[in-house]
Amino acid sequence: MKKIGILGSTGSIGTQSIDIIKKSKDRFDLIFISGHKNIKLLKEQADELNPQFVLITDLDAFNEAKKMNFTCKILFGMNELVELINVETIDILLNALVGHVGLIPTYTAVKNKVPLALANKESLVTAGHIIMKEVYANKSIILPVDSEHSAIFQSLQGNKMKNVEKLILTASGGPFRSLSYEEIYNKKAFQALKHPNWTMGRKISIDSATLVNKGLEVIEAKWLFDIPASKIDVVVHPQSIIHSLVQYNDSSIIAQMGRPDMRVPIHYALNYPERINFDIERFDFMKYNQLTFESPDHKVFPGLSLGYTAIEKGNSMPTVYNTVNEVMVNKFLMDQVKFYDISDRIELEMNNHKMIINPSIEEIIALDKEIRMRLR
Ligand code: MN3
Repeated sequence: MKKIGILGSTGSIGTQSIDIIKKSKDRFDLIFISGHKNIKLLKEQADELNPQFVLITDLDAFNEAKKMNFTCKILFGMNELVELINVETIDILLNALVGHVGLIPTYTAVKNKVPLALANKESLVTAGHIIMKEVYANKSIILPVDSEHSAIFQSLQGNKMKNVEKLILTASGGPFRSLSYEEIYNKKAFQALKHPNWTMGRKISIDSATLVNKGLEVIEAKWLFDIPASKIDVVVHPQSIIHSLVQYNDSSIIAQMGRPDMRVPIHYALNYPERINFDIERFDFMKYNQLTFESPDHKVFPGLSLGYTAIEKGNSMPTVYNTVNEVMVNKFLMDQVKFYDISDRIELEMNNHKMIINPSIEEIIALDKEIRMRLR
């Protein structure tokens, strides 16, 4: 039995992971789950799967939960959460938190040598230089949950990094793929939330529409696979069947493919290095007799090139890219700003940023806070 902790169990990746845990109760011992505000769902998950701890990060929700007769212990806040991330308590941590808040749990896991199934790309985007240093120093392991990175990780099995010519990340192109700048200009959040292929959370759905998600993923791939961003290409593949590819120096390309279902990369990460039977629908070639590919349109979707610029500058620039995006996406979700205000503001803030060289975790957290206060 693998002892597992799930952070962000009420979110999109979290609920899909809970679904996997339910189907494999003989393989996983659920030690803890965490959520921010959705205590109703946390209670349901706790009643069904009997974890030892439920951790809540919102104070009002925590006080409310105390009245709800949970059968397990309920804990509050990041400090108590960090206490749970050690090899005595769990064998694997799934970090499915959304955004910058995932940084400290990721850092704690790699520092404490807890195998980490990572869905929180933002922690690598902002602090990849620190996190990977800990990974190499402690021989910790990060198993990517992001579908593209899982595909690359799988396509690298049995091969050597030194023989890799480039990584090719696929992008669905999002809900506005075939539209012009003018057509997208007045689009609202509810329209951006209709993703053609994937079931995803609200934040990542908007990131997918702006292509900032792909920019974040280029940075994530750079750190995970220790490869310069100049060797990472992005190709738009609207069907989302090929999840990403590795091109080797002999010209061979190895890809990983399947139906677009996040439970597959989650299942792979949680069971790695085994491949365990998974009872879900299989891919049918006849349903997809055309797989197509396009170049990303950098003029209509500036979010991707801004990501390349951020990682090229490195240091604190990816934090600016990420935090400004998080703040602007929230505003867009509340209909307070327009679609292109997201990338316009990222560009403006990146241009005005006075870079911090080789920032520490504390400096990254302070910068994130400063930007949030200012853009509020
Ligand atoms: Mn992805």
